[in-house]
Amino acid sequence: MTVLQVGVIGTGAIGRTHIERLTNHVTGARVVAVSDINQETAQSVAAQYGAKCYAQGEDLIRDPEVQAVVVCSWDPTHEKYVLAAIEAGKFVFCEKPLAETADSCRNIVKQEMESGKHLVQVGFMRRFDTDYRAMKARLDSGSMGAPLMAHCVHRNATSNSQYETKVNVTGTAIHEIDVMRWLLNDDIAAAKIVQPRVSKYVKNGQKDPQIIVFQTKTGIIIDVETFLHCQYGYDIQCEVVGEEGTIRLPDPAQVIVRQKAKCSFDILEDWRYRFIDAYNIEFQSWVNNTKAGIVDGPTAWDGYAAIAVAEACLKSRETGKWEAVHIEETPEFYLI
Ligand code: NAD
Ligand code: ISE
Repeated sequence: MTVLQVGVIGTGAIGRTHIERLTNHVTGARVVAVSDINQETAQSVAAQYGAKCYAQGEDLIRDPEVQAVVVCSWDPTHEKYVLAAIEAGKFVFCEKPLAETADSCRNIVKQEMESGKHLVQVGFMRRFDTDYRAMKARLDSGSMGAPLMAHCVHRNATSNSQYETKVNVTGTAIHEIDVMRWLLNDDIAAAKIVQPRVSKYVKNGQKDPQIIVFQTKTGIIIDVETFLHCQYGYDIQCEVVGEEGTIRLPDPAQVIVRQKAKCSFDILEDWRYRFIDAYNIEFQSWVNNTKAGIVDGPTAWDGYAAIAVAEACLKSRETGKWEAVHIEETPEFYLI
């Protein structure tokens, strides 16, 4: 297979950027078909890239010319498209979250295991970010001693006015949940949400900001601030405190300006710019691995584990207490 023929479902914000990256920044792939319930957008994207346009995602998945599928539609639609791709025996890259509930994710896991082949990768792109990777290499080397605590910040300048309170967890902290499991080689065992006062910029009843606290199986405590109306830009921070030192993400490389008695650098406006390199590396790796017939990125099991943690957070919001995370024993199939 010289060129991987890809079909993309969802031609909204991230779907369009992934189509552009598969076309112009990733080698060895071509977008041959797109689909969206918004046919106007889908048709204009299809015309721009010389791809076929389908009204139904299932028809795109069935198209014999489509060798692999990318799912970038709204969260509640991920499950059905991933299941259809597994049924068709096709590799599928699904944007986060894999599905909306742990039960739905477990069903995907079950179907994938029954198919006997790894087919699913979840879009947790931070695992491909150079700075997170440098942090992981240092932590894995043991030179920091055992990790004891981690402090994470996930801020967006403003957020979609349709967002509900749960999005701080399921659409936002889900990235920290995954990256912390990967960075610390540990599973999250319990979660608690602590609610500060709500920002005056929130107009729709969403509880924002939120502080989420996790305890891992080995006893590491992680705090995550999610703040989707911080006004000033997109800001991702992460620091791990070990027994013999601390390690943190740098601010994205920017020139530093000293002027008028001030020293400053720009802050990025939104997520599209912050993780551009990570998305490119993620997709190049997905294309190469798909052509080699393997999955070597966040799996369906990782998608399930992240949502299981998110469910404990949502339960804690109701009870006000620490809630245990219920994750089953990792099946041998996923011990890769
Ligand atoms: P968006 O609203 O801009 O685009 C989603 C598109 O999906 C829309 O065009 C919509 O019409 C289409 N759609 C909805 N239901 C559909 C269906 N049944 N079949 C086909 N198309 C359908 O949203 P977005 O910001 O592009 O987010 C899309 C997904 O990507 C979400 O699940 C989101 O969580 C995820 N996302 C991930 C990242 C990341 O950093 N990894 C960033 C942004 C979004
Ligand atoms: C968006 O959906 C993403 O997944 C981005 O990576 C995240 O940082 C942003 O806050 C979300 O809105």
